[in-house]
Amino acid sequence: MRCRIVGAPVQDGAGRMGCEMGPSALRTAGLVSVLSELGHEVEDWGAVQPAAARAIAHGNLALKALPEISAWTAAIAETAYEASEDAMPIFLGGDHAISAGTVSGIARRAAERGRPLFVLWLDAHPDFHTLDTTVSGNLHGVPLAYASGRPGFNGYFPDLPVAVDPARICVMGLRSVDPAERRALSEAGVTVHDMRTIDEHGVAPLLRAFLALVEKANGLLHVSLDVDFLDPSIAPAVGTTVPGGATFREAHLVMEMLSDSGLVSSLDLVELNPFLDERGRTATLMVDLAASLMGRRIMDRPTRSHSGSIA
Ligand code: Z70
Ligand code: MN
Ligand code: MN
Ligand code: MN
Repeated sequence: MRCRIVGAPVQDGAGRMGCEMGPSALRTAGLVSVLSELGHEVEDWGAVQPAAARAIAHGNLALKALPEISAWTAAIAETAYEASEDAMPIFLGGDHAISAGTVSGIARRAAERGRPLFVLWLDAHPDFHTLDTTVSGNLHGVPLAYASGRPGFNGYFPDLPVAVDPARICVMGLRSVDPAERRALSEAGVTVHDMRTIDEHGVAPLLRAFLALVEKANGLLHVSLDVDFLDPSIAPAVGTTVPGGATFREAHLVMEMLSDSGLVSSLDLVELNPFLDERGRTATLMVDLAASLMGRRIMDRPTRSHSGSIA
């Protein structure tokens, strides 16, 4: 497969500095060589350049860096659209605000192809605030709401070419949800698998059911992996650590099942804050997870895992 690496060094969406160094840390951890060694053709497009930010006033005075994030979103959406023309883009964040741009650009591409776009959001948080409901004002808390066409972004964020149908969104790994988000997720009909659901059922049947939907609809699948999906004991390099996250094996199993499905057409690796890492271990884990998603296996497996057969 041809992979296209796109750096999106955004940090204004998070509450603290450091995510700007995310793309460098992922490259330093060997992302390009790991993917090449798996047999992929890897192109590195370097970093997206944001347009100049223009002043934007909004009634929610808590909002931080709205002009900057709006400008980043426009630039990232355009690059995501271009990068998905004839390759699988892998976007290196940057905080999760980058996904306002990556998902909208990919949604435009999918619509042009006549393919329904599905989104798998792997995160401790749903990032489902609007500009009006966010309390922290950190715009990494809004990208999924924006990409799914929730109201209130018009005139502040770039016009959304195509919204992702909430019925095609699955959020996994939740354990920190604000009240406004909880209401909005149920109203919109997003599929939500919080940590309690994962504890009860295990990740495999939950993911298998979602992948079956994607396959049945002949859909494209965008995966957005926030570092804080993982438990902070294995992934400390994130500004918003929440205890009780996915284990090493749960995370790899998700990636391995995604790989087997053959359905993933784009990927975000976000929220890595290298300033908070311990000797690169989180960056290395994120690269290893990308490797599992792109075909690395412990042993060869002859059958597809979501077909239901025991191989
Ligand atoms: C909280 C807020 C958030 C990511 C933290 C947290 C949002 N709901 N998103 N980390 N990726 O501030 O709105
Ligand atoms: Mn997030
Ligand atoms: Mn998060
Ligand atoms: Mn976070």
